[in-house]
Amino acid sequence: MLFGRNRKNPIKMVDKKAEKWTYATCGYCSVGCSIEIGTNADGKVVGSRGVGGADVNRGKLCVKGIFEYELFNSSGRGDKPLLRDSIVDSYKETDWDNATSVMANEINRIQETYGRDAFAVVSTGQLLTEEFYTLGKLTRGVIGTNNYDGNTTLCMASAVSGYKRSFGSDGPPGCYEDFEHTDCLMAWGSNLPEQHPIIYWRLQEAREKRSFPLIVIDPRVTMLAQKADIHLAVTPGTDVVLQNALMHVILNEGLEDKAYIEANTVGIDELKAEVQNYDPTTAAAICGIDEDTIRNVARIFAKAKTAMGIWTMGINQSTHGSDGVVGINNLSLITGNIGKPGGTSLSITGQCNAMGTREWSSCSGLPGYRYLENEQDRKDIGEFWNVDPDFFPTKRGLAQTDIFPAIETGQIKGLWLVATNPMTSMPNTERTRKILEKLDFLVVQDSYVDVETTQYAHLYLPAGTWAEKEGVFTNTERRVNIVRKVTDAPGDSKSDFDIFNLLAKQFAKTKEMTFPETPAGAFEEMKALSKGRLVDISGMDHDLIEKQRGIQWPYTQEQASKGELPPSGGKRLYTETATFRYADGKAKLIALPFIDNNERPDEKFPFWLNTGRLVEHFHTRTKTGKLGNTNKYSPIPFMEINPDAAQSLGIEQGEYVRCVSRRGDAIVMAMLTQRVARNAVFIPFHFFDCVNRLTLGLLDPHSRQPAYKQSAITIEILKDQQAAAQMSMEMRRF
Ligand SMILES: Nc1nc2c(c(=O)[nH]1)N[C@H]1C(S)=C(S)[C@@H](COP(=O)(O)OP(=O)(O)OC[C@H]3O[C@@H](n4cnc5c(=O)[nH]c(N)nc54)[C@H](O)[C@@H]3O)O[C@H]1N2
Ligand SMILES: Nc1nc2c(c(=O)[nH]1)N[C@H]1C(S)=C(S)[C@@H](COP(=O)(O)OP(=O)(O)OC[C@H]3O[C@@H](n4cnc5c(=O)[nH]c(N)nc54)[C@H](O)[C@@H]3O)O[C@H]1N2
Ligand code: SF4
Ligand SMILES: [Mo]
Repeated sequence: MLFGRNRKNPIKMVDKKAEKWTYATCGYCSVGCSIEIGTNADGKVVGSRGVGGADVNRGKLCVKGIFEYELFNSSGRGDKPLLRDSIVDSYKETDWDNATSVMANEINRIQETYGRDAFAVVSTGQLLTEEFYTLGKLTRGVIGTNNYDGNTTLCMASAVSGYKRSFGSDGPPGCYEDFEHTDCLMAWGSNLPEQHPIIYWRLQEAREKRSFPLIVIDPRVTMLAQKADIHLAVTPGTDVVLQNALMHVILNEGLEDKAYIEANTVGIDELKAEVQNYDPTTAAAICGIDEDTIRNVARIFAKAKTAMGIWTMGINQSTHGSDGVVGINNLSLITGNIGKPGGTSLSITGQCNAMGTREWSSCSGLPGYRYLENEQDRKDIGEFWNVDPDFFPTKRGLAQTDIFPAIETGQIKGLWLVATNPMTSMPNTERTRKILEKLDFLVVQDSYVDVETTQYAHLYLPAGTWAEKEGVFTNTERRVNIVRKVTDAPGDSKSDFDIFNLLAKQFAKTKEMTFPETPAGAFEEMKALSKGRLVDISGMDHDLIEKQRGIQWPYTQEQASKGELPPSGGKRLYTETATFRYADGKAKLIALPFIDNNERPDEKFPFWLNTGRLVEHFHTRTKTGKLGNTNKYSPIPFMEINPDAAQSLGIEQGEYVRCVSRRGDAIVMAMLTQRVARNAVFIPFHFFDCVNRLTLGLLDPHSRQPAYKQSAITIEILKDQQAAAQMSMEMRRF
């Protein structure tokens, strides 16, 4: 029977006649898969494939990588700079000379009238590192505004802040290979099979070779939770309470690694005192995990020979985001699980180059993890760039989530958005819309002209994307990997690198400085600035990176000149005793009192609103929404709702409903599933004018990252399903 069916519909692999394969690194998520893009004899891009010899993905790609080549022919690309006087006028095409000269004049005008910081720059985690470095040089060294940040505040800010508080520096200390060595893995608010499919595959392969417990902490029964040995469906926003309770058990039962704590940390007494407030019985009532399970999990984690913690947005996007990261670090430190194979605290990053921006963009400081607050760092960079160190501010300016309110209050008058789409990605869309409308001058630099923000812009700059450009990305495990140029950007659009260089030429101040003309030239500057730093890349160059299919930092010039080849680069950080980045070399154990400050469900808004991602879509769908092979799996906005809750509200599978919060409303299709609790719903954030119309986005006090995952809503039935379907279609944008 089966044989017969197979004969009737055999799977045919179409020969796309690729003649040349060009090496790149995937441009979606932070896993950093090595990918090759095929072009045919006419130079047309026809396919992508995984690279077998690459340590990260070993030939595999997820659905996004497999169809990534289709991007080069996607609709809605910008091909000409567009300009208009006011946002009620129509755009007119212009040339690059005029576009960049108008832009420089507007920046000068705003800064002269309202002060240097009245012009703000918000970038991304999706440019190439050489582009980040160049944008940083231009913004810090020439434009001189301190209100310069990236969408990484929506994403990795809590991880950065938590690493800095615990270890004295940013920089994830582990790597994917740790899965091969660990005896216990705790995954906090991270759904690897959908968001980091190839990391998940590496984890699964390690578990198949050598079984070890996987403990998943997530309010929702995610795909990863379904694969876990223990799933802790924590009450939203209370991870810190659970962490304190786990530490309570570990410290009270004497399961900690006393020798490691003594040699490597400070603060154990204060931590011990604080966790006494979180005995498992008290904690269970807050975090929703029963006390015996808390004890059981604490013992499994502490008694494992090596144990690791990983986390993603379920932790970072919270009013306790930075504390949640510190809590995971605390758990690793008290059990002696940092810097050893299988023992680590590893932030799974988000965007393809979330790490590159942290290292080199100067967003929250100066290049190479240097601080504005540090006089020597300001002096070093001042000398290298030929900029007076006094020109640099002495402390970090506003984060993205504070830049937007500062526009609202009139403090900031001009904004340059580079590769980010806040109309869909920021919390509280209505507020974001009013903020963008208030600007005197908005520049949007994006690969797509049909992106929401162009409706509010005065100037639109069309940029190349991904493998239309050349340069490097850094992935979750500090691996620097290269993207080679496959094809030209469409029409008159230019690489972001060239756009920054063109703009730089418009400022008089740039005459005393040099801006390398090629990404490889910028990479040489970064190498020089990295020597002797934590993020030492001085042994690398573009060709060696491609040859090795990515190199983890640190990889020094000394290693390179001795002929020592990566991966003896840097698999792990803090492998030696007391080598943390505080002056005394010790990591800090930090007590974490918990204050419940989320918007919570109540009588009027009885559901927790949880938001996140789907495997087939990337962010605001400017790319994956255009590709049939990714869009087809979820072309319209929907909501996961528990069947019991749906029944009590009279909602049927596939019906459209209206979700309402204190901020606004959104229409979504109801999908009934036991993945979510009876008092909770989950809505992906990929759709325009949808879930972020509802979110509150309270900010973490340390990182300023928004709590996207905890808001309260109510659900209304819609009588006119046809009208609702129409409205839902409109939210699709394309
Ligand atoms: N397919 C795909 N992959 C992506 C992306 C994409 O858009 N699409 N984006 C990339 C980027 S930039 C990022 S940042 C990552 C994000 O990767 P993830 O963080 O894995 O993805 P999310 O779905 O945002 O959130 C993860 C989980 O957090 C859980 N969560 C919600 N509230 C809580 C809580 O209070 N506590 C805990 N412990 N968990 C909670 C949610 O239920 C959800 O399952 O993915 C990257 N990879
Ligand atoms: N409710 C809710 N909201 C969220 C989240 C959530 O979990 N829930 N997650 C948050 C997180 S973690 C993140 S990272 C953000 C992401 O939020 P955004 O950064 O706003 O989302 P993207 O769609 O990735 O936007 C990138 C933009 O850059 C453009 N682009 C792509 N490549 C290039 C390039 O090479 N050059 C230029 N110039 N442009 C390019 C794209 O077309 C797109 O418009 O969303 C955040 N918002
Ligand atoms: S796992 Fe991430 S890096 Fe790898 S192919 Fe998929 S989207 Fe690209
Ligand atoms: Mo992100």
